[in-house]
Amino acid sequence: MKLDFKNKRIVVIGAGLSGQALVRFLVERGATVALSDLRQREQIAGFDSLKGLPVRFDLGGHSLELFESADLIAVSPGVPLDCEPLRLAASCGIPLLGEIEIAAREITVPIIGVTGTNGKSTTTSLIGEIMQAWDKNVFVGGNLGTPLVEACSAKYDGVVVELSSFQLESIDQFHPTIGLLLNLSSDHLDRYPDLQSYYRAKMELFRNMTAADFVVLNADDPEVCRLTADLKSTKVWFSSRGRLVEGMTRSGDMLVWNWAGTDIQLPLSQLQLSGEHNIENAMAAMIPALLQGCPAELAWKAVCSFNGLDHRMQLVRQLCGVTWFNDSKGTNVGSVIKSLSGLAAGVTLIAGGKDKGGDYTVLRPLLEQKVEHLILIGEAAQKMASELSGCCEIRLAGGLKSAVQQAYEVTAAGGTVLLSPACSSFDMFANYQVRGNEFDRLVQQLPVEGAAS
Ligand code: UMA
Ligand code: ADP
Repeated sequence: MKLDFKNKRIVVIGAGLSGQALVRFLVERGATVALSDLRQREQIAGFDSLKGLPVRFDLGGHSLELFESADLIAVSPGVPLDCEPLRLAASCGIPLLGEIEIAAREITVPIIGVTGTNGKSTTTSLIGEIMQAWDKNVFVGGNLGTPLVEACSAKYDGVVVELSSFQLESIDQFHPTIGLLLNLSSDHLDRYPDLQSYYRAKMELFRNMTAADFVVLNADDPEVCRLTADLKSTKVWFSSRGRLVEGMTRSGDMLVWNWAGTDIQLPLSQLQLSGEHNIENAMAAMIPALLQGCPAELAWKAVCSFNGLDHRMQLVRQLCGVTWFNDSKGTNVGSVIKSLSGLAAGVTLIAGGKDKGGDYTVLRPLLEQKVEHLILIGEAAQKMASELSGCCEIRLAGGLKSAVQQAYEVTAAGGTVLLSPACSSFDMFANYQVRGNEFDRLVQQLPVEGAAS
């Protein structure tokens, strides 16, 4: 049901991308808006874009009295729901909605929602590429980068939205007609007390989905199978291990789509994206379009034309026989495993950053197999060094610049340097893009003379 914001006193908490978009959205709808953030104005990127709007700014900390007297709290995904101002508002009975919920109340076109621990951005983008190739005017955003409320300011045929667990925590009536759960593994244990709480937040995707809807699920992921057993929506499975009679399955060099009497084969040799995980992403991304009647050849052509997002196993440079990859978006252990798996032995891995409370020891077997030098940065460096000790040569670097320099000195021709941190970037950088861009810049500056040989 559409919400009426006119003359309502609304406190937006968090002044990042979501908070700024929420402010614009709510002001346009006649709300009396306050924007509250722990940070000061100068520390907030894009703050100037709010200039001239009738907004009360509450910066450098959250004023509790604002939260006690509001009609509604609008929450940004990065703000934990158990922080003091939100606990206080809850105790006063003040309703709270997340950015996704607020946006979804105004979206009348079908929504495709994508979640999972890894591969969300790639899959969301692939679905967007397919829909555009099929001449559909779709909004593509969410956790990917453009807040969903932005979808309310134009007319679209459909919406494709990447959803993080943070965003799903604060939904109420949000209802995708196709929901994708790509995989589940450990992440964000700095926000959740345990893994099951994180998984529960992910499962919120399905909260309002009905028997008339479709859920797209990874048949190779035991946690996905376990947690979706009771869902009422029609399940469409994908498997890269070729174990399905119905759904999307890999069979040797082909993808096979068997659904409602159709039997379509798609050659994997045409895919530009590399790595097993991207085959999974491609499979998952094809399904929504195929269910909606998109011609398979057209959809597959769009998937095969896509050569990946920045900061995901992105080739930066070949220098003196050493290949440098930027995988700054490798922000948890599961994604580092996928990225390393696709590489030959002789890797120098640069990892570390803000610890998310996960278990790094699961990296041990792959490090022993593939990694010669591990260079650690950031707050997590000591913890990682002790959990990974003995797997390979380990060095601590003061920062990314020194890590790149050390990698340059120790990696012999034929080897690979991979930045895949297994951690978020927020201890040293504004976000993973800034970290990745800085890595690219440092690598581009390395001289040809002086490399290890
Ligand atoms: N803040 C407070 N009080 C708090 C905590 C935070 O005021 O108690 C403030 C911070 O000081 C900061 C602001 O909140 O100024 C940041 O809000 P935010 O973290 O929600 O960030 P946004 O810029 O709104 O970006 C968010 C997503 N960020 C997070 O979930 C951390 C972006 O995902 C997303 O692209 C964007 O909304 C648009 O939808 C990024 C991300 O890192 C890529 N996501 C995580 C991930 O992918 O692992 C979940
Ligand atoms: P997300 O948006 O979920 O963080 P991305 O598509 O941005 O996912 O990919 C981030 C990193 O996660 C990639 O660099 C890769 O290492 C890893 N990854 C991508 N797809 C998958 C997948 N399907 N399964 C596991 N890991 C993946």
